[in-house]
Amino acid sequence: MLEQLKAQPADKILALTEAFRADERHGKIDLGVGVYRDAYGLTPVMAAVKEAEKRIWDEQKTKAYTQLVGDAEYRTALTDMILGEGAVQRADLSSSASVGGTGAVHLALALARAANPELTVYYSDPTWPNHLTILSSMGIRHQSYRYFDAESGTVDLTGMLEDLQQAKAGDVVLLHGCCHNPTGANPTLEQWAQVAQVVKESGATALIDLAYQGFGDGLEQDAAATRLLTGALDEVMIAASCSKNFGIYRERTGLLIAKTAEAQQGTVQANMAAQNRQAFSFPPDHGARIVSTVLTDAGLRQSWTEELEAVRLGMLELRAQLSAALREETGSDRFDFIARHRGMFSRLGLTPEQVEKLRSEYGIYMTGDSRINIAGLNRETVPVLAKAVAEVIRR
Ligand code: PLP
Ligand code: TYF
Repeated sequence: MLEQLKAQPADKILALTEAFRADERHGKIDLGVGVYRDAYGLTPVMAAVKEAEKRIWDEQKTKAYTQLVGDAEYRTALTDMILGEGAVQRADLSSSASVGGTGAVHLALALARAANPELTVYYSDPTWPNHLTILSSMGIRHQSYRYFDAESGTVDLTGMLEDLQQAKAGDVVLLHGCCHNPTGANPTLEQWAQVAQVVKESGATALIDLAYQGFGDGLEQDAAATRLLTGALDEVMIAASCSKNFGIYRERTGLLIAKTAEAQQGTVQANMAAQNRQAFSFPPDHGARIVSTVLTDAGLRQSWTEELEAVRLGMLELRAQLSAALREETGSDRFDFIARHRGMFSRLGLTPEQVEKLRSEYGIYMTGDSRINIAGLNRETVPVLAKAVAEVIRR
């Protein structure tokens, strides 16, 4: 029977990692998959995470099931981190732990589809390719909205607002809460207020993908758009990931939060539990417990916040260095936007042919859309990349 299965396309981002590994050239540079790397190219376990794991090992007395929607302490602590202290006492919030941020996006869309099988999901052009994979596999109609002005490297707000006006009640507008993947371009808070206004008038539900809180302008600042939208709209879902900001990628730790009318909260919460039950029963707990242990202990939280801040500032420094190096190598301000972008990624605006040349001739790997992982760089490789980019665009 299984011979009936069809071949599946590889994930292009993950395939790039394989190609990089197989490349035997010395001095090759991997700017592909969005995993943080330090100046030595390592993805270390954060100190607070290590310590939390030790404590869990020492103190955990049982590994019996938690709840169908995951551990309450985890959901409380992370909801407070995202929506602000005391948020969790609100009676209009439901939440579920999830299998990473991906699982939270999937759960949000499963709830939306169950509520309205006819929905259309509006997504940014471009967006994280997995959004489209998930939407297609779930058979959900989806349509892009304009987002990125490649010429200036900024958000095309006019196009975005215009396209979002097509959404209507029962539809979902998928937004990146901060650190847009793949472009690195984000609306200002004033622009977010305009987005909120248009979504509110449309009656659609916002689904905010928050995968990089703490990687852009800071933990609080990166939650500002999410808080603004949650305050302005009657119905919002937030799909959060702890993969990047806690560096616990493989533990698969995420959270879905829904804000609805208070009268709906119980039903929404029960639907989250029901969705989990029919898919896998209980969400994973180990990563969630690491997160709640860190967030509820003042010392660990302080250590984690400081380490995350160092990661963020390191990426900002690389942005400044790269944009300066490109200015020097190209003699133009074409790449100045890199310093203004936030998060792990920027899209350089190169053609697929130029991206291919960088790979084949220089051993520099980035996704076909010319997205680079800023954290894949270091002080030594910034000038190498700048020189190579200048050379391929000059030809
Ligand atoms: N959403 C976006 C935009 C992402 O870039 C990622 C990246 O990894 C995720 C969601 C989900 O991450 P994970 O499932 O690893 O927590
Ligand atoms: O965009 C990225 O590189 C990260 C990591 O199927 C990732 O979000 C990439 C592909 C994928 C899952 C995660």
